[in-house]
Amino acid sequence: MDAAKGLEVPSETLEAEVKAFFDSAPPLQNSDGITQQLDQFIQRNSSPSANGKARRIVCVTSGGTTAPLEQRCVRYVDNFSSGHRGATSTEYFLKAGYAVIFLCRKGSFQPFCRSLPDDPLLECFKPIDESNIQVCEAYSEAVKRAVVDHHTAVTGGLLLKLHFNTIFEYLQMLQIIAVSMRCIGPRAMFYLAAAASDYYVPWKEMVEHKIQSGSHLLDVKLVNVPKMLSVLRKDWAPLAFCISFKLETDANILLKKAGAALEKYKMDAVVANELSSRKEQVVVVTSAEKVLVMRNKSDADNDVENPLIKLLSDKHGTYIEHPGR
Ligand code: PAZ
Repeated sequence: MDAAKGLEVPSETLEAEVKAFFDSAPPLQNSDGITQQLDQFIQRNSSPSANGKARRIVCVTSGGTTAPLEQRCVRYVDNFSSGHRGATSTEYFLKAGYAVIFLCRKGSFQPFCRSLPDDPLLECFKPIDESNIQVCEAYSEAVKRAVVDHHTAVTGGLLLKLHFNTIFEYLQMLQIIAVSMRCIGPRAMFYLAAAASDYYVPWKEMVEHKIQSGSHLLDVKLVNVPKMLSVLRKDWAPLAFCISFKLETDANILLKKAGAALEKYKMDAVVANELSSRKEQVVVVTSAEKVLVMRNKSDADNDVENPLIKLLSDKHGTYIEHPGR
């Protein structure tokens, strides 16, 4: 179903659109290196742990993708996403015992940095003489926690961070990750919090050089990005537990759109959020229920991602026990 027009897109058309997207995309740099990193990470997290079960692995996507307007890109279409949802969720997934593949936009929010100021390097440290710097007293606890927790997760082989900028890089990397995770079946979860571009300029139709100003009209043809959620569910990761997100600014249409996405893309759950209240509450929509999840306001350090990840991790546990849909 085309969400905007209410029209069904035949599967051959989608297949052709997906093929055209990947065929025309600029080749991903270091794709062999990324596959190797993924294989090692998945293997490392696939031997049974103390409870006799192998660890669950979640791919968290985070931040907004760009859609370039020129091949030697000076200008691009972007979106608002800060990456806060993905970064914060990653911390709670790690706490819940998951290994996390964190696929994030370069420069977006990172896990373990929530308690640090906007410019941590320049604001948390001060020079004490010509050759030494020191952590400022006010931030010493926060810096220590962030550095220790991040280091523990990465060196312990529980957190793998991969970065994208463009919609081309994002979808190519998502495909590599999904195909690499296929071998772990229902133990895999996809938590797709990234705000992926809906429109892009196909690479072959894009001008090479910077578009010259001077005309009153910027004449660029943007086309729909093929609906990759269908492909993820059907071809790349058929057994994985898949969570997508639905963002709207009009609360009146949010739940209807989330329900439609659940059905159309055969997701296990869709997290519905409204732009201005997204850090306070979300609704988890499944085929059986709609659950309102709220931040605990009595605790300033608490985030809506805390109860959200608990709920999704429980649902994933049930799915692992009974993987049929
Ligand atoms: O990245 P952020 O914390 O600023 O915002 C999170 C979000 C709103 C991008 C995410 O919760 C979400 O809804 N992602 C999917 C957006 C979409 O409908 O494409």
